[in-house]
Amino acid sequence: MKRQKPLIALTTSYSEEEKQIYLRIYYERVIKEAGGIPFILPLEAEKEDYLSLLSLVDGVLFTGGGDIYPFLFGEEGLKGCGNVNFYRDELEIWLFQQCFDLNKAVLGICRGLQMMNVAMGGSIYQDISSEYSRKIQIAHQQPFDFSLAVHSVNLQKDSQLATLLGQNRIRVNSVHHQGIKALADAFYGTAYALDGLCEAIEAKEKNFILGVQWHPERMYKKDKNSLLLFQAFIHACEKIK
Ligand SMILES: [Mn+2]
Repeated sequence: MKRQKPLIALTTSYSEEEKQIYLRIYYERVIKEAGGIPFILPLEAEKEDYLSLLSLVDGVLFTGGGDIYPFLFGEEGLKGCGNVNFYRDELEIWLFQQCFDLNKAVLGICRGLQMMNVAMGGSIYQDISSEYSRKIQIAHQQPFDFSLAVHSVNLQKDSQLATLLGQNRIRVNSVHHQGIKALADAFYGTAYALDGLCEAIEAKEKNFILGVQWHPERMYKKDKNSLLLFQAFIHACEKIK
């Protein structure tokens, strides 16, 4: 039987205490809503089997989660760094590099965007509040419902994001304490918060490899920009496969 909808791989988090893989349900719901089939990737499989899985799926969504192990971007662990999962970090960095080489459609969300930047040689703030201080103090960890926006981002003219949304400034939610420090050469920075923090990236000369620092999967029911982003991702997966 011919598959009609794009198959979208989702990466998972892991709890060492619980010995459980987990994924917030919003990722599945929004992929389904946007016209794709959500498909949860295993956390432990052979590398060659991941390559088989990559050849089966039409796109990969790198989901949110914990902090990134500091030595992976050449830094000492600093005060303010949170818990990490080294295995997941290494796996996702490798997986993203495969996607990049294959020019696979990719969407990175929150930690996903940070990991993509690290995978391509960039670095991140381990803790924005202690390492990044600006005159305007934006609430990057919002104190209210994640379905509501908390700060604005300015979109770079002619970026894929600005083009697909047809806007130059949008409002987003914010649930992150890490953020992009040195942007890897492979990417353009395409959205910036009013304190200057980079909140979206796009790979240069690729079809659709895009990351956002916010969580559109928590906003899509009320916010049409969020749904448009996922629909554009699914559309790119359809076109590229
Ligand atoms: Mn933010």
